[in-house]
Amino acid sequence: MKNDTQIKFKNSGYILKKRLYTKRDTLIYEAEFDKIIKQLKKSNENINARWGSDLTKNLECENTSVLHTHNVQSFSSKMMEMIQDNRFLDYVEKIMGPDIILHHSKLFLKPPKIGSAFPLHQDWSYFPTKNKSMIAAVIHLTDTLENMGCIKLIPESHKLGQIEKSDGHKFNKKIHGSFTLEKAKSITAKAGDVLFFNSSTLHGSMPNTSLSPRKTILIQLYSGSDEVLNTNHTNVQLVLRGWNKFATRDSANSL
Ligand SMILES: O=C(O)CCC(=O)C(=O)O
Repeated sequence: MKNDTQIKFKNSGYILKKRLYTKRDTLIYEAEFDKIIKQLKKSNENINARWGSDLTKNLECENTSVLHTHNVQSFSSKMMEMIQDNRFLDYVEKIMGPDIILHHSKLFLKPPKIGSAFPLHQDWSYFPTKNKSMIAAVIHLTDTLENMGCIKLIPESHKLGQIEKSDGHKFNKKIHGSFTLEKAKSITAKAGDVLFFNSSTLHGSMPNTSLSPRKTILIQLYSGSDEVLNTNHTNVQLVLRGWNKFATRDSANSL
């Protein structure tokens, strides 16, 4: 039987769960976040994941940046605890059922004044699965106001299904001919709020023009009853709850 959360998520393609983590939790995770950024900066790697898309050329200047790494749990055990938190997994379970697999996590820091925009896109093509169970969970570690480059999305757009060439790198008439980032619904949030959305929900974000940093961790999750179709995208295949029905000797060995 479907629960209210699942019904709402299925209908809207997203759900914002307020105060999933406490203020105290987010202060701990924000300190870990800052520690990761410090270490990344020291590494001299390119950590700017700015898309620099033609689609957002008119919305941001050329020097914007969004600092990024995948898999925060590879840096910090506290970040792993945040992902394994029972309040978080109980909520994910309401949406996708009892078998929950971590695909990957990613940190995004949109710096004050120069935080990059993300064009409207769907996520599914980066990591497709057979039964389309993939969802994103954006954990807000700072309050995120409109001018801080909060996530914006098109409610119910997952009902359009998986649109070809929807990765956001080029103009797509079905997406950018019908919807704009400016008019998309802004999901402002407080630290501790978590935004869940379907991998076919159209979303993006405006630049951070405020004087405060926007700090989020995005967790990508799929059901253990679903099969990931091959891509080169990082997939840590970590069973957070229940069982992975498609794990094989080869898949486990590929990690
Ligand atoms: O964090 C954001 O503003 C957008 C992130 C996003 O769209 C993505 O990673 O697919």
